[in-house]
Amino acid sequence: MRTIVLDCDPGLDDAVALMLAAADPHIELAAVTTVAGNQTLRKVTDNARRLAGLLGVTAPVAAGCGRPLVRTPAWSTVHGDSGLGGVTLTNDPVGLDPRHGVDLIIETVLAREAGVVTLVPVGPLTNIAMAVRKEPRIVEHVREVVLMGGGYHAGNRTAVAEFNILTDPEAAAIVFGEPWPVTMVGLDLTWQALATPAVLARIAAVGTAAAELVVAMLGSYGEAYRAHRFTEGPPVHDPCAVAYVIDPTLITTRRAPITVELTGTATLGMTVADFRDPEPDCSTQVAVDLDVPRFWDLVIEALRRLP
Ligand code: PIR
Ligand code: CA
Repeated sequence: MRTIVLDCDPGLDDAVALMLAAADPHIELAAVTTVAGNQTLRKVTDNARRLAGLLGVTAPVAAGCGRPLVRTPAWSTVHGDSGLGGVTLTNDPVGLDPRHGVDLIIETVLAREAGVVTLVPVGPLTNIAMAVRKEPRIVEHVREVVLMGGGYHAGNRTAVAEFNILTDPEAAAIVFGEPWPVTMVGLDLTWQALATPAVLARIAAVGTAAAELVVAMLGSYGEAYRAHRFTEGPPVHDPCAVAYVIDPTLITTRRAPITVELTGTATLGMTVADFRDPEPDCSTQVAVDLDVPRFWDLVIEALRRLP
């Protein structure tokens, strides 16, 4: 059993990550925190609370940071006005935890034995950076950080920068700069997790409310993507990070130090992975290859278990 804090900005693929975390029997979801990213903090927090209501999530949900440390935010267009593509949730939200998201992260980590809690950030890294600055003891205390963001050969916001990292590059530099184990599940990996028509048909056949929601969300998102380069179907990024925590054999990784570019003009927000001779004590690694069939089996199994 793995205990996680999911730090997210739902976000339609964030919603799928939350479903996987809520339903997989290997995961204890200890807390959900939100961060401005795909949409405003108000919208992504509202989405997280309604998703938690729909999925029967009992973990506390708290709102974190409403803007990046330094930069001006720009919301993601593919997630639409609501943040969930064409979908607007109208079910009852769970209550909002009164703590700030950064405090909920710190308290959840320190409430458990050292080496128990894994942080799974799938949005901009603002909350994690703030938590580490406010309470540096969490670095020693967490088991590991498994994040969705970046890429070693790929960008989506620019030629070389990924959305979550580019939204708050200074926060990312803080997170990659600490000596805790970090696995970067970046675009090189998540562009293998495509919601093809065959995958969507399998999800539609599940029949639960959660599965119906996934089909509705990915439908609108897929159209936006097909117009560009993903003709087979849109990539579903965030559940890949949760899947790695559940079953690390789904993803092969490569050890490399990672530096976040903070001063480049054409390369701001690039995650530069240095594959030359990593030191044996290198604490960072990048995700390389996904076992695609087993990944979708895992997601679909989770959708079956949900309401
Ligand atoms: C996905 C995202 C942002 C922009 C696009 N075009 C697609 C969000 C996802 O929620 C994921 O966490 C990450 N940012 C992928 O870049
Ligand atoms: Ca996200």
